Amino acid sequence: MPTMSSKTYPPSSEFSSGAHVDAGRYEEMYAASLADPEGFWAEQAKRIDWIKPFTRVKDVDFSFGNVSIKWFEDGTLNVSANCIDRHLATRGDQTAIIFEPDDPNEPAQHITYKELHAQVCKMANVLKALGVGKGDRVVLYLPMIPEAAYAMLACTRIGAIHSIVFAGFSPDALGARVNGCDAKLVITADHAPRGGRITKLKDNVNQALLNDFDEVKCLVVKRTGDPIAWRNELDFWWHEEAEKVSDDCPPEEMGAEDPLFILYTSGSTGQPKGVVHTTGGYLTYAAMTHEITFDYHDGDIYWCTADVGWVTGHSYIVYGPLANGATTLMFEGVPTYPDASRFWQVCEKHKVNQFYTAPTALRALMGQGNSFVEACDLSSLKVLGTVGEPINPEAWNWYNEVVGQGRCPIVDTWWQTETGGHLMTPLPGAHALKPGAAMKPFFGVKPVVLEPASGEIIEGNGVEGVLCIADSWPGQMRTVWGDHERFMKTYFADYKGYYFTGDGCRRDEDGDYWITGRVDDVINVSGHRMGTAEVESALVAHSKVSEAAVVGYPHAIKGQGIYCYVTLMAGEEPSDELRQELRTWVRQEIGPIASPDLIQWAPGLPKTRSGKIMRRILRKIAENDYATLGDTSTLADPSVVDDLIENRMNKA
Ligand code: 6R9
Repeated sequence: MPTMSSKTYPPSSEFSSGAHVDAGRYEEMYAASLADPEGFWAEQAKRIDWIKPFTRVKDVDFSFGNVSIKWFEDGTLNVSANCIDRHLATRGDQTAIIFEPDDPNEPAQHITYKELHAQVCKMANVLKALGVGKGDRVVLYLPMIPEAAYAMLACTRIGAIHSIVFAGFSPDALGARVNGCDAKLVITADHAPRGGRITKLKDNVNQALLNDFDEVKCLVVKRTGDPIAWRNELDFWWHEEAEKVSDDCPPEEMGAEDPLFILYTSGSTGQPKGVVHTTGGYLTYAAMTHEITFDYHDGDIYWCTADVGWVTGHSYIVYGPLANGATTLMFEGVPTYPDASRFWQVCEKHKVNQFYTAPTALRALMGQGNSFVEACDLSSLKVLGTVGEPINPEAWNWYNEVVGQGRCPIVDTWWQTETGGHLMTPLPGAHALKPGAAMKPFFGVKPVVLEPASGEIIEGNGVEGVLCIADSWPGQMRTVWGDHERFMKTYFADYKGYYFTGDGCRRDEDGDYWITGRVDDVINVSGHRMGTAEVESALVAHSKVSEAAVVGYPHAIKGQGIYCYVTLMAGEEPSDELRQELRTWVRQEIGPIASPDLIQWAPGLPKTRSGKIMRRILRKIAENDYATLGDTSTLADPSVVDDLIENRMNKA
């Protein structure tokens, strides 16, 4: 495949020799993790402080009808004690959290582990005072402010289960989630500043709780201080309640398999599912992957640009880094405010060593030109990461050359809300990177490539199929909140005995893995199967293209045709000539079978607020079936859909 660059980027010997894991160590540890999973994970679980040690490591059944997943089951621990208390003696005065506000003129905050301890204990005591106890659910609907981390950790301190709802979700979506987990309390802020604009969080909560939830209390963090509507008896200011309680709160002893959090995520069908993660296995896995994937070393400044409303924020802003005693940066804003250099300014300002972001952000910034990056001193950067979707080689190369200046390994981490932590990624000191490849399984992870229709295992290299995982790892989700049946049906019914990821993948001639996208995004054109991601990758490789999304649509002769939505780089004009140029380009990049049938100029693509393109909507428009688009309320900007419908290409 021409879009699968054949160039590889081995780690420098200098990097490898200082890394936690080099090539030899990876092979050795990976083999050990499969040969003796119990021994391997018992050893890794020593990263965590246990109150009562476990005697059983793993108790797992993947068989449909009986799915049951338990790790370290009889051990007890507390997550907040692991993320805070155990660091106090050695690093109480070290910064735990750097807070960088939306407005660059507002000063950053440096919160030490000692201060974090006091704040979390206070919030835990406030939760107790408001009637929240072990096992109760608390919904968090917060901006990216330190109080979001305090609230998460305060829940874990008393054994309450948090469910974070991304602050960009609508009141309806929030209400459904409060209802779904039967929450006792919502923690929110008055307003959320983001990209220079304000979201009225408390108003949204009021609207969400308006009718059905007249016993749900609300704890409100003052962020802007602008006026809000108050529900007497039910609403409480965090800063007022905090004054009434002690800054010490003993951590609750929790079972390893007690639920830690619920996080709602969308699947291909139905309402969002409440993904349940538990305590001991999740924390072990988050801590280990954070340290090894990013080659995190003591004293490093680490920044993940995700939002705590997504799993990436859970595992790689809060739990993994804090369990490792790291300094983790929380950024309230967006990459393009006040301008497209914000990410790089923040890296320079706080001397960030590991930087972890999403391809969609990189493509947007790449489209703005290099000057925004080049104006900043990025010499502190050591490791770069990406997550969330396949990264196209152009964005990868730009990240490598312009941001990383050719000296920072890029870890392309493939994982899911369901997996709790990275399942496949290159390790920066071990693997020769290939732009766009997720490369190798993490320790203990046994990927299998299956024939989609028969479910037969496809052995050998140079093969492609659906990606399943043959055995459990400690960070795996345990169930769908309140619906274990749905858990089994979604992940264990299609391919018996395996965890089905919903993704397709290719194992190349070297045995390295490439994620080809969700298997529902595979299209079949004249009997040739191809990943829509491949066509997209080819399109965005063109210098005039900023973003592209490709879907199949019914085609009388070919079965499916290729429908491309293309966003051009700033300053480029759409034209029929350019359409033809892109067609020719894709034919050159992939081959005539991938020649786009229809190309629609898209000023914007319908994306979820986490940046994922909603292909369901694009497929419907491409099918000329736009009357039943379904729920578009979770889109970052629902208005882009109207333009796409109006200018659709397939009006037949
Ligand atoms: C962590 C996260 C999961 C889905 C997953 C896959 C896609 C994530 C990727 C990737 C290619 C990567 N995905 N990382 N595809 N390369 N490095 O994103 O969780 O929001 O649950 O999404 O995202 O399709 O199945 P989540």
